[in-house]
Amino acid sequence: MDHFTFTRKDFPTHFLFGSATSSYQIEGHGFGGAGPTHWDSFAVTPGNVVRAENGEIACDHYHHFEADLDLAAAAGLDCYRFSTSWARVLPEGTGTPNPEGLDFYDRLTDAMLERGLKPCATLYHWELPQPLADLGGWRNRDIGNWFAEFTEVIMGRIGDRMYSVAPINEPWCVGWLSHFLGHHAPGLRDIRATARAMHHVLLAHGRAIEVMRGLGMDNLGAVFNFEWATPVDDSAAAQAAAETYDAIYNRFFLGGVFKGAYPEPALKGLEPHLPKGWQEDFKTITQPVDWCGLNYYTRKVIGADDGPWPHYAELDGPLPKTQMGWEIYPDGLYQFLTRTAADYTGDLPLIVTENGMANPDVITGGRVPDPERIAYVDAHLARVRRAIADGVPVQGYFLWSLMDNYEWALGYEKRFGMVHVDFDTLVRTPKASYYALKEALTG
Ligand code: IFM
Repeated sequence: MDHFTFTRKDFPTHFLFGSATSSYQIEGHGFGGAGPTHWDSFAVTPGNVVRAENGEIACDHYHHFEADLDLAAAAGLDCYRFSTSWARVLPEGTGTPNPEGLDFYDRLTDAMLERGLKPCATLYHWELPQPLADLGGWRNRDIGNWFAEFTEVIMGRIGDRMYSVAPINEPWCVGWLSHFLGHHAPGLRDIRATARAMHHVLLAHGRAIEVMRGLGMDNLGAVFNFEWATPVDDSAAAQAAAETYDAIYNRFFLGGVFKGAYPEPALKGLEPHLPKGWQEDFKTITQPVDWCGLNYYTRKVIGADDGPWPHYAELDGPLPKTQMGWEIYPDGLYQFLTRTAADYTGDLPLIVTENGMANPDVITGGRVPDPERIAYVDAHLARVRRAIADGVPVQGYFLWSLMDNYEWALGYEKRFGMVHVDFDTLVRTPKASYYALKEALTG
């Protein structure tokens, strides 16, 4: 497939298209006086990250951001979703800001506006300053106040020019993936740490919303990642296992923010480990937001497991898979859009804040054919259109990602971009999907 089956005209007039990136994955953390983060120590620990790669140089967006934003604007995108590195702005986590870091985000913001791109910020996309990790990081309840301070400093500088802001990208990854599964920094496998991190990440979300409202900002949201849980068979045991998976992965964070409650199947294992007085925090966690962001890539086939809680196992599914080994299941996006509106958000605008696929793309004769990515995005945008036709208030779609970048524990091998990056020369080469999207948006 080398063209999309849609054009901009197939979406409502004000529907927004954007690309998404994050600071540590593209900027080059070694530049501009950024402080050490828990990702740096995680990556240097043998066995955590493929080839022990880190974000020191990444795409060197720090020095190439003007050209990168030229590419985003030339593709006809309306928005640029980016994140601000806590450790670049506050190398110690709190206290004295790094002027170079603040200046960088100032220049980046103006560069977006000069190109007609709406700045859509995420405050935190995973690079926790190491001094705060040393104090227990997301396990420490004080992180609510540390994060509030960071929010005040960075948004005090660029908040006047943001189109939209969300505090935290993918709370499930910050909590469960990093503290229960140990796949991301800080690499813990501890249920008590997990329960606390999952709760504190929402507390920090609420504190940041309060701070930004205090600064007079609007268009504030929350961004969650979702995986559809498909029971492996009709058995009651598989059904119950899938419900637990769904509760932990999908409903815990939505429930906290929009209902001020956590789902029972998740509480079953986590409640004994939650911090004392956790229910009191819902006053902060449920601060009203203006939109809800959904990051969606795949589903999981789930079966029962007779080991300790959570009593489920992720099984190999039959569908075609991406370079990540993730099944391609576009219906899951439709299911999440409709379910989120029906069960949690009602008329609140929904935005697909991330969707895309990794593919082993190579340059041949100066071109990068990626028909798989065009087909993937096309199928997911068809489900977005179906949800809109069914009355779900979906107002935007962001492709992950503008360019190939650092895929965390999987290093630089997994290519998610619509622009190819040669990580030796840092040369950018737009892929076929870039040109196809440009045609669909501007043609
Ligand atoms: O690269 C990540 C990103 O940091 C968060 N969402 C999923 C992407 C692909 O794994």
